[in-house]
Amino acid sequence: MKKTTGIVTTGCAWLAASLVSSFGSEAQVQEVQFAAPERLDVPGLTQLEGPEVVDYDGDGVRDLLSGVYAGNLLFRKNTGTNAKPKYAEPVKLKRGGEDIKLKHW
Ligand SMILES: [Ca+2]
Repeated sequence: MKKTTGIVTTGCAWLAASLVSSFGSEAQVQEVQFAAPERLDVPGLTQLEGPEVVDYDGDGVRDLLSGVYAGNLLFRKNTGTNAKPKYAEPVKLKRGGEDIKLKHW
């Protein structure tokens, strides 16, 4: 599978907007500072995926789980560490031997 480069950020503007929305006014929200975004090498990542960082297999290291536009769920195991992730090629998650397919909204 072709390797592409994607970006995963540790924070974003919508989070700050959400904090303002949740707490009522900007005056009640203290300044939030995020670490600089890091560019990660994620095999096969496309613009049609919604990745989520989660420890899917329960080994204590956060992996990538992505919903893709076609409806599949992709799992990329993190073979590195939480501080220096290294993601394996994506694997389609299955249920009952069949690819999981999610319906679109
Ligand atoms: Ca894991």
